[in-house]
Amino acid sequence: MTNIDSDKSREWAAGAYALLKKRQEEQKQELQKQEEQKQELQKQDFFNSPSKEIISRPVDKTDETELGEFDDNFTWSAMVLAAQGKKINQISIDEIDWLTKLRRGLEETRKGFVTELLDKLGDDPLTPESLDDLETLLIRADVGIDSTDKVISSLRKKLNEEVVGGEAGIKFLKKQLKLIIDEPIKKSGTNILVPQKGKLNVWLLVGVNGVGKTTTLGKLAYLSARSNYKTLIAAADTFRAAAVEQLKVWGDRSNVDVISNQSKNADPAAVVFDAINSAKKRNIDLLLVDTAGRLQTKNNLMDELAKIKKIIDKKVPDAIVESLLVLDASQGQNGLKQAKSFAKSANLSGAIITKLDGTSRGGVSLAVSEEVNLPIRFIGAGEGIKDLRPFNSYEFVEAMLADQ
Ligand SMILES: Nc1nc2c(ncn2[C@@H]2O[C@H](COP(=O)(O)OP(=O)(O)OP(=O)(O)O)[C@@H](O)[C@H]2O)c(=O)[nH]1
Ligand SMILES: [Mg+2]
Repeated sequence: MTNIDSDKSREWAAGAYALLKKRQEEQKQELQKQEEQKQELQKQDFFNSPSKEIISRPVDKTDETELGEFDDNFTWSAMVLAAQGKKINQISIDEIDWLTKLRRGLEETRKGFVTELLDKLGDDPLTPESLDDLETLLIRADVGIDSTDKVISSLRKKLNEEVVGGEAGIKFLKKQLKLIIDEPIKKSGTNILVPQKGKLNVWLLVGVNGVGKTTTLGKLAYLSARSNYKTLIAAADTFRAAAVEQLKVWGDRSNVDVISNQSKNADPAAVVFDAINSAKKRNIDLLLVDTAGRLQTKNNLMDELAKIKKIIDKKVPDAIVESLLVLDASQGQNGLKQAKSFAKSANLSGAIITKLDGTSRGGVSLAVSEEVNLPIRFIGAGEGIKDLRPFNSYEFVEAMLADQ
């Protein structure tokens, strides 16, 4: 049914679905009850003081994800969670929703890859010829030459030692891809990037124009605020006039304030300076800094970033600073070139891959890990506020190589 290595069955997924459905119904009833109580109170209030206006705000339901159908997407997502040790009652609708998006997003990457690979392999054991095919497919999915070489040579070695069936071949391939992605993550000593409590964490989002920095920052602000971190945004892209407005819309959606300087040609480092002052005063856990993808021609992007960093180091030497390179997956190998030039001069600590939805170049994530040596921290697969999650190499590889 799926090529996920889980001993849980479709019945297990059906059980998880029933449980989530029941939970959703209960929540809906609870919300309705609360709403009725609120309206009752307002009515009473109205009769007691007739001059008052009834303020009836609709219950904010934007936060809740609806449970979809019990279909292949659900089953696959539940299996992926089960294979990671999740119990039936630990599965959430949000997780299922995200995995469904991820799997759908990587569909294009998969189409020219796994489907063909499975067709070619069939149930027969791997041969040196099928490895040549695999090599071509990996390169076509933008996995990059270095990662492809690594994977193919380990498969070749395995083939020399034993007969490898089609299914075992896919399993081995997944393991090799995961190893490549996990290496920089392991090296960093941090599995999942979260703000450290009790300190000011400053995350700078950097990258060339249009890759999705501002959108990603908006999604991060939401994730952070929702996880109860005191969050603040610094609008340090002073190049684009509309950048501040764009950020304020995101800030409003997650109730996070935006520090900005509306004057023309404001200094980005000065905005960061103000934001740090404000962050200290308010005891902020996470300050998210949006930066420009390009500048007035006379300035240099890297110099500007260096200046921002200097201000942070000087004002809050004990802050935990992350410089996260935002990369647009749909740019494939081109994006990788940008990443390499940024990595050389901008002292990066991680990468965020965006626009994984609808691209056939999702394999570029492997090239980022292997060739730029950056731990991937988050991935984005859509323009919505919930379309960003912490990176999980297991889920990514499963979605990239899902057989349906
Ligand atoms: N499909 C899709 N679109 C995305 C994603 N992330 C961002 N975008 C879109 O990409 C476009 C550019 O996003 P921005 O966030 O403005 O990019 P930016 O890097 O801040 O751009 P500059 O500020 O001009 O450098 C927008 O239309 C976003 O909606 C994603 O994960 N999926
Ligand atoms: Mg922007």
